[in-house]
Parts: sequence; structure tokens; C-alpha cells
Amino acid sequence: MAGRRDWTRETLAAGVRSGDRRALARAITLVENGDPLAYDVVRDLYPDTGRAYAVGLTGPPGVGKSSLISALVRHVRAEETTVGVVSVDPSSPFSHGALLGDRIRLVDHFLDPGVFIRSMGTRGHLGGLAEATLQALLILDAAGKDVVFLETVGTGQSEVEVIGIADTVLLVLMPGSGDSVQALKAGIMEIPDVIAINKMDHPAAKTMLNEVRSILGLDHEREWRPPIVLTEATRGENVPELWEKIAAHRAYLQDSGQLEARRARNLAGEVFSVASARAKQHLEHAVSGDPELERLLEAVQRRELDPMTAVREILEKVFHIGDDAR
Ligand SMILES: Nc1nc2c(ncn2[C@@H]2O[C@H](COP(=O)(O)OP(=O)(O)OP(=O)(O)O)[C@@H](O)[C@H]2O)c(=O)[nH]1
Ligand SMILES: [Mg+2]
Repeated sequence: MAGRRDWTRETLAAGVRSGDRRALARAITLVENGDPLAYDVVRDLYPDTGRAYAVGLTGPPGVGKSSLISALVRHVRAEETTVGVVSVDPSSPFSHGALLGDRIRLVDHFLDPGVFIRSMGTRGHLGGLAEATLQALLILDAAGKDVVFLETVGTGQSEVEVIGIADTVLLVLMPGSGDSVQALKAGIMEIPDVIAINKMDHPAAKTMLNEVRSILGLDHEREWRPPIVLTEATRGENVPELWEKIAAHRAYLQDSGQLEARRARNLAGEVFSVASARAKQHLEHAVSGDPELERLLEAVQRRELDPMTAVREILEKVFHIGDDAR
């Protein structure tokens, strides 16, 4: 049995390919830590990816995202579909371990060899959560998981970088989660592909359904009309219907030839998002550690130097970007 120190690039890639749980766990921990070995392993695995169907779930805290994933996993496992679950917590610097039980209500599935579940934060490495999610998805994909669920908390644009790689995006709401309805209305939130209004027993469920319906009705441009499903995750009510809608979206993308285009766009978007996150972190590190750059900022604060001159000098120093690149 390979101990934690014994994995090499080759054994880890081979272990992931064969779906070995310890290899998967190790590879994702390396991703989470931004370990160089993770980049090598994903580089080796990348040609084997592109088969898994990625479903992203987002929505406000506590609406029942994890509970819905658990119910969906139960549903698809009945058809022998293999599953990976990555729950990303943007508020946590690292979440694997202690928080796992709290955030992921998937205890029923821990013993199922056809399901791999992982909660993930980011230990402050350069590419942030977008990078960690993308790499984890690729690893689960290479391990042969048929479906990968990506969960993240969010109500605005910030979660897009985490689930922006998903083939189908499911927005989970519950009666009373008015903020995200407002975000949807204001167009802050990207229109999801499928919407679940969970905790359907709540008296305000119908009101919310009508409200969401009327917001979606405003958008006449879209060929795909996001279906709305009322669910009760803990009892599994309407979960088969929800899965049907997810599958219908997938079929729609495939039949209309949009799946490839969407994946191409998503991959480009993720690469850009990770590159931006890294550039930003690099800049922040450079500025905070450099007395000369700090003096520049102080000069701006004292109104001895104008802001745009400071910007230009900082970019020149950190990225060697000259005037012509503006
Ligand atoms: N009554 C009722 N309770 C539910 C339902 N779905 C989930 N819950 C409960 O709501 C609470 C939050 O559920 P989670 O599945 O952890 O919600 P979440 O959206 O994943 O939460 P975060 O990951 O923390 O944002 C738990 O106590 C669940 O048991 C539902 O359909 N009806
Ligand atoms: Mg959760």
C-alpha cells in the first residue's frame, strides 16, 4: 500500500485513471495545496478527460444544495452511474476534513465505491478556487466518473468562476431566499440552466415559483427556457423530475451541437479566470513585500504622485508592462 510520501507522478496518474480512492484523495489534496506534483499529474491525465458530465450547483447558504446532491446521487446510482462530488467553500481557506460532515450531507454515500466525495477550500495558492475546482474536476473526469457535481455557495458573479466550467448550471433557491431572486432579476446572476426551488413545503414556495417564472419570462432571447422544479431534498421529492430536467438540458446541448461550443468557451473562460487570479495574487504579493512599491502607494496617499502614474510604475515593475500595453 502506498503511503502518502510514496506517490510519484506515474503511480498517482495511474491510480487516478484506475479510480483508486486513495489516489483520488491524494491528487485532490495536492491540487488544494497547489503542489507542483498536482500540475504534473493533471498534465498527464488531461488527454483522458472530457467524458464526465459536469453539473454545477449554486445558491445561497443553507438552501439545500448538498441535500439535493445527496438525493440526486441516490437517484443516479440506481442506474449505476458513477459520481464525483466536489463541494467548494469560498469562505474557507481549507475545508477538507472537519467541515466535510457539516457541509456535505452525503454520509449515505461514503461507503459506495461508485461515489467519490470531496469538500475543498483553497490554501491560498495563486489560482484560487477556480483553479482548484477545474483541476479537481479533471481528476474525477480522468478517473471515469460519469457525472461530477460541483457545489458552491453564492448569489452573484463570484461563484461563476467556480462553476463556470459546468455543462449544466443548477441554481438552488428556497422560499425566502429573496436576495438571489433580486440578483437574478437585476441580471447580476447569470441565468442558470435549471432552477430548483427547494423546501417546497414552505408556504411561500408558490409565490417564489411565480416570481422566478416572471423573471425568466422577461428573457425572450433564450432558446433554452430554464425549467423550474419544486423539490424537497431531504425526502427526495421531485428529485427524479429534477434529474430529468438536467438530463434534458444535456440532451438539448448535445442535439443542438452546443455542448462542444459551451465546453470550449468554458475552458477558455476558466483558463482566463485562473490566469487573472494568479496575476492578481502575484501583484498583491509583490506590492506587499516591496518597500519601493509601498512608498509609491504612500506617495499617492500624500497626493505627491497621481494614481495613474503609480499604476503605470507598478505594472512596469511587477509585470514589465510598458506604456504601449495600456
Ligand atoms: N424542510 C426541509 N429541509 C431541508 C430541505 N433540504 C435541505 N434541508 C435542510 O436544510 C439545511 C441545509 O441543507 P444543506 O443541504 O446543507 O444546504 P446547503 O445549501 O448545501 O448549505 P451550505 O453548503 O452550507 O450553503 C439542513 O438542515 C437540511 O436538512 C428540504 O427540502 N426541506
Ligand atoms: Mg452544502
